[in-house]
Amino acid sequence: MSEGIVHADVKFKKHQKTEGKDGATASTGNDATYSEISIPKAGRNQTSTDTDAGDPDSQKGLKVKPGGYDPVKVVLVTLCFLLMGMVIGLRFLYISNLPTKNTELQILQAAYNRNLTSALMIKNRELQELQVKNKDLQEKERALRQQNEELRKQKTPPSCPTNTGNNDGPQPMNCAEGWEYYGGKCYYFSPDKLTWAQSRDECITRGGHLVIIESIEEQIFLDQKTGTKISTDSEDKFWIGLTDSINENEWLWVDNSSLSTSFWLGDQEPDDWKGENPDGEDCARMGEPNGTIDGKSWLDVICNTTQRRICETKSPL
Ligand SMILES: [Ca+2]
Ligand SMILES: [Ca+2]
Ligand SMILES: [Ca+2]
Repeated sequence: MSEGIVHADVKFKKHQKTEGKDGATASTGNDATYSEISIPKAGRNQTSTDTDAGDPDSQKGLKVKPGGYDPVKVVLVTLCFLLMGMVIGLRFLYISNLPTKNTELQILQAAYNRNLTSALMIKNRELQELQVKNKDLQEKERALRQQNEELRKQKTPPSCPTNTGNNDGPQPMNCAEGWEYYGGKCYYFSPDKLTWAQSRDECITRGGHLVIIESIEEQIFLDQKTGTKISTDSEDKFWIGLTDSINENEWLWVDNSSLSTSFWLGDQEPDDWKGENPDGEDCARMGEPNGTIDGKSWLDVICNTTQRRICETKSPL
């Protein structure tokens, strides 16, 4: 067979069975025609079967003309080109905007650095100002302390000894009126009565302090003096500047110095007696009629009782 289109017609006869009276069957039929088109080709083997040679629309749109373009491929290639174009365009935009963004970033960084530097400079300046103020305050405090110390040294007790008119200068016994001299000190024996704390404060107001007894000589002087001033009332005595109100049995003078030499009366004192007050007795008083033989005349009593007091201050030598 030569190359070209082969067209063959095949006819099939449709049979129809009929049954006769004797049970025999017979068949009749109509003819049907089918066609096959075979296109031998160079590089292209395709066989198309036309099941209805009378339908011209069948197989339409699926066939590709020999030597033509596949529209699906054309669309895909076009889309690929468009996509590549978009990618290239976006990259170009990104690259073209990159220097601008870098410049903006550098500007922002520079502005931030300037602001930060400015803030640091302001804080440093404020710190320096505070340091200067602090230094000034420290100098003022030091000056005030020095001034206060000088005033304290120059302070003259209002009721303390003054020059009584001796043209040769102040004498050791020149105590103020109402004060009595002994051993370079002046002593005030009050006629009125106060609690121990009130007596401590009142002596300070007078320019002295509640008496601090530092030697047996001073104790004997005070023992004899109080012995001449008290009445027959056994409670008529004088406060001295000694207390154990902070820690029991730890006796301290009003200048917070510890007790070194004591002159307690008898063998029982101090007894911190709690018969009248559960807090006991934490303040010291002294005074026995006409004084004692050995000078031991101290007793501890309740601090809130009222007693006369002995104030002490230096004599203005
Ligand atoms: Ca003294
Ligand atoms: Ca006590
Ligand atoms: Ca006592």
